Formats: sequence, structure tokens, C-alpha cells
Amino acid sequence: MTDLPLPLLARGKVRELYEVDADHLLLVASDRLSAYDVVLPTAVPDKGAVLTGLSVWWFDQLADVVPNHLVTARTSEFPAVLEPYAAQLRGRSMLCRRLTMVPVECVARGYLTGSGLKDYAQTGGICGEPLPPGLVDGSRLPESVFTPATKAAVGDHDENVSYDAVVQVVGAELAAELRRLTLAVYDRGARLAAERGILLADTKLELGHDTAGTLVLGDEVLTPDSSRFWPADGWQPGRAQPSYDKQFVRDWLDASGWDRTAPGPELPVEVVEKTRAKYVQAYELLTGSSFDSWLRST
Ligand code: PZK
Repeated sequence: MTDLPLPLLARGKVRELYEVDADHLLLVASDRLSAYDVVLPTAVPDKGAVLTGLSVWWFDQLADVVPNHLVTARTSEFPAVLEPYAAQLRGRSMLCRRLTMVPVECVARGYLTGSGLKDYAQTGGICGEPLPPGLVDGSRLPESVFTPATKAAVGDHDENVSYDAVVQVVGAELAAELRRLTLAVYDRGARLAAERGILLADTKLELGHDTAGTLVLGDEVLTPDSSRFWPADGWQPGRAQPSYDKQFVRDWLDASGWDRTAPGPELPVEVVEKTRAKYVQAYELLTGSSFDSWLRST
């Protein structure tokens, strides 16, 4: 994906994490996208930069709620060893402070879908939190809920766990802080996005401690890869909601006869172009700035 002269610490489905020095990491987002849990062979130009630009913007919006790990996204401020790679890294990479990550996937949901819907169908609640009867796929929840999960091995799905299970892993004090911060980030993000015509159905955060022991927001935040983005004007509880960013891809894949096994088919250029436009549109709607201005600022 990216061949940097740095140790690769972790590789996600569509991004990579490199060790820069003892205190710093470089998070690099690729232009790949996954659909039906398979990473497709076709890149969507600028997707990594859109997600990085959104994350950086959200970090700033959320600065009064929680501190974050971002040091800089300007390639000119990256360590000198990365200078030859500036063109490949521009817009899609963040130099971050190294944290000690909390081993809990911090998820907040404001709408019922996905694994939350599955849990609700089986138990009448999510992660042990009861919910009213009669909710359907896409229903708005009476209030946002913290639905933590434990990290699964690469390729597997995270497993929803109860709040009590989180207390067992990290203690009562940190569990309460994780819940408070996760809901505060989600509520702020969902309120702002809804004003711009985008429903943030749910989001997944990664939190960690810095060397001073402060809880810090890591990873990428409130992006279409870490959250479900739905167009507000297409919202209709009782069915699967259209995806803000991936719907053209899903529609084309559904009609292609693909059996949802890897590697997946190459996407036609018009699907790639329409999908790129959705990512750029999400950036510009949410931030109120041009995507070009993001690229220029890095
Ligand atoms: C860290 N991840 C998840 C993200 C991947 C995997 N600031 C940090 N300090 C220490 N560790 C992490 C972070 C961050 N962010 C994040 N795993 C470790 C992850 C991106 C790509 F492959």
C-alpha cells in the first residue's frame, strides 16, 4: 500500500500505522474501500484524504470535549526521513502522539442497525441495556447508548459486551469515563451532522492514555469508515438505510452477481467517480470548506 522506511505497527483493512519514534506514530489512510466486509481491488481516488481531512476537522470541533492524538497533518512538519514520501502522504496521513490504547472498542449508537439490531432482536436491548419494544432497522433510539465491544482478530467482527464486562476489564472509574466521553463525542457529532443533512447512525472510537495519564482520542473520528453515515432525506425506519458514501458501490455490486467472496470485482469508472464525489460532498457539507483547501493545507 505505502512503503515507508518505518516499522509497520499495525495494518487495518484500509489503513496502516507506522512507528516514527518512541513517542510518535504515522497513521496512513489508503484510497481502498470495503463493501460487504471485503476490501475491493479498485481504489477511490482521494478517499484516504477525505477521511483524514474529516478526522482532523472533527478533532478540532471536539477539542473542548476530549483531547486528541493529532500532532500534525502537514507533510512539511513530518520527520525528515519522510520527506521523499511527501507526495504519497499528502492529505491522507497524520503524525500522532503514541498512546497506551484502552482495550475496548467504544461505540455509541443513536439509531438501531447492524449488530445492535441483531442484539435487540435476540435480547430486547443492546449490550444488556434494555430498549423499548417495537423498534425496527433504522429506528432512532430514545437516547444514544454506549455499546462497547471487544476487539476481534483482523478480519473478524468485534463482539458486543455488557457495560459490566468493560468494568471487569478496565475498572469502574475508567469504564464510566469511556462511556461519558463516547456519548459526548457521538452526541456532538450527530447533532452537527444532522444540521447538514447527514445522520450519524453510530460511531466507533479508540481512546488511549498519554504519558501524563490523560485519556485521549486516537485513531480517526466520525468518518464514514468509523461511523455509519446516512442521507437524512432517505431515512425510513423498517428497512436497511442507504449509505451516504457507499450506496453506488453496493447497488452496482448487488446487480453484478458477485457472491461476496474475496477479492471482489473491479468497479467501473463511473461508480468510482460517483463514489469519490460522495466522499468529497460529505467533507464539504460537514466542514463548510472545499476539499481542495484541505489538500492545500497539508
Ligand atoms: C493504535 N490502533 C488501531 C489504527 C491500524 C490499527 N495514537 C496511538 N497510539 C498507540 N496506538 C494506536 C494509536 C492510534 N491511533 C491505533 N492500533 C494502535 C489502528 C490504524 C491502523 F492498523
